[in-house]
Amino acid sequence: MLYPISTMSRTVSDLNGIWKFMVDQEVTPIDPGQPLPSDDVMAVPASFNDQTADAKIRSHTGYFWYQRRFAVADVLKDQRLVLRFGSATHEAWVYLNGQEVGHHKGGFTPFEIEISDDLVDEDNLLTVKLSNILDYSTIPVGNYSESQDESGHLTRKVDENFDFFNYAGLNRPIKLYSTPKAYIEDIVVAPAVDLDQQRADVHLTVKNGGEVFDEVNVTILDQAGNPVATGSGLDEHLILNNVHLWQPLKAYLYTAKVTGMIAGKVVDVYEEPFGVRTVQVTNGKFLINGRPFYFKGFGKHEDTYVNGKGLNEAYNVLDLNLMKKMGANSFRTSHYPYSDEMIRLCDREGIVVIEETPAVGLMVSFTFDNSEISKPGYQDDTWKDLNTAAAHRQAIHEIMDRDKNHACIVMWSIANEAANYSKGAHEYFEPLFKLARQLDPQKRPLTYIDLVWSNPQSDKSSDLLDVICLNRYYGWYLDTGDLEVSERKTRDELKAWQAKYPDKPIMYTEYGADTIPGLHSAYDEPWSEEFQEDYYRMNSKVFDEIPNFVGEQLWNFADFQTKYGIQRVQGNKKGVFTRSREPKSVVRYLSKRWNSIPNFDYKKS
Ligand code: GCB
Repeated sequence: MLYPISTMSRTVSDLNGIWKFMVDQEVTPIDPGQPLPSDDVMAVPASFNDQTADAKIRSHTGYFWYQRRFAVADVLKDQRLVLRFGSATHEAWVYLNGQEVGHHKGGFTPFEIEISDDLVDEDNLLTVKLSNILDYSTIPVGNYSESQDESGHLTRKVDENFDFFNYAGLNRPIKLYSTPKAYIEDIVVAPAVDLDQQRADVHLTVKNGGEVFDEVNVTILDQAGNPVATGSGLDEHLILNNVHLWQPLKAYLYTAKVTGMIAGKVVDVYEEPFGVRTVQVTNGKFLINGRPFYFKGFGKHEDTYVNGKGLNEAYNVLDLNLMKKMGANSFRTSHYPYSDEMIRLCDREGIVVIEETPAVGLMVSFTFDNSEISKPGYQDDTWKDLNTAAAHRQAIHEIMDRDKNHACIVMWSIANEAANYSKGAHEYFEPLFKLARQLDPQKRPLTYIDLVWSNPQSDKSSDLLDVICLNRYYGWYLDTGDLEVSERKTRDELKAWQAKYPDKPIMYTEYGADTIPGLHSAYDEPWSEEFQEDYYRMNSKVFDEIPNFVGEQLWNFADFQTKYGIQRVQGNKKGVFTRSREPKSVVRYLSKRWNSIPNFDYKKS
């Protein structure tokens, strides 16, 4: 799916701004063709939850409505007009002038609706019904329940099976864009690079939608806008000599300019930026452009004050700047694909990204008693009770469709902390890995992220992974405060993984300790700033001893909002920055460490 841009043949209008808003009490039916019976408003893009002063609206679970009016300029009336939702969390029904024109389920990927034939001349009424319900058939996974009071009023509840607030609404931009009736529907860019010859064979595939072009021309422009290769046809190989590689923190972006022609006239033009780089996993190393790369960075969230999970581009820019200043080079889009805008920004800034599907919470019987788990044949209820496979497949299709061309994405994470230790995991994951491998035109490595109970003995499906990615909390959730025991356990486990899979690289995708900024302790107690630093120092020491250990992405970049819980103080406090991005004192230690670790060739052996 192409990102909406304006070119000489295309326009983009922004439908962001203030929309009418209403929670649906499910008492009287709502007519989507009429003005919503409500005086509430919400800003778009943003989650609705933290824009209200009403606690009931903030925690509303079920259905809610957004509405606005728009007009389309006469000059566009003969064009193909498409409504594009950057996301609608988690399920949306879209009505134009009272008619349902589209439906989409899955709150973290875009969808489009062609509306050319549904518009009226002057004043169009756009109404969107949304649901923030999550259950055992959705990703993320929610524990869903309903109850009724004496008057018959229905209350819906989602107990999140994951550790972030269920922010919902029109979280990402809504755009109306135009194309000609013969249009470029999609472009796939798959560069094959000969690093020795500094040469790339860029395989470009163009999909023509609507009326058929009789000629398609492709030009590759370098970063200064000069043409460096040209060709014609829907399936082309273009050669780049003296190729400029896209490198971590030194991005170089080419542009594929595609022109569709009919009878010698230019009809549609689209420009797709892309980077040229290689990614490969071999001999326990993660290679980018043929050299062993070391990941330094974070697990993150899309989470800011007021916007919730809504796009906040200023925070995106700030976050990347803070990362770079710390010497970090990467992050994971935990626990869902981030906005198009963030991924495009990472391409441009040279930030390396592990992109994750929204598959979080695929574990229905979590327990802190793990004595049974390592026994062969252990089975809990997860793979019997969950019905997420269809949503999971759809999510894989949609992330590949949206993000296949991005150089910044070097690996896909198929899930975060599923019950991989339970019988049935392999049967569940094998077809999903197969699907992802088939769909990715750049054949990036694949992983999922392992919970502590998924260890070298218990994990039923780690053979599917190209990189072993571990979330570990020794010293925090386990052996709280005891960094000596934790150091031993960290070392033992990493050694065991390395022994089991000598050819697979291993990295940490989470490790962290909740820390209250300004809380100090002469005894390095948990929750203090001193403990957070000691905890990271201990982990760093062990990481440096393990040859196949290729990266440290800590948890979390910044404090973030979660559901209520006795372990959460207005959210999760494992950030090394506060939610407003003030550094905790550990940032000094991490900056020193990361600025002294090179992006490449860190592990010599
Ligand atoms: C995890 C989860 C992450 C949580 C984190 C924590 O393992 O992947 O979503 O926020 O632990 O802080 O408990």
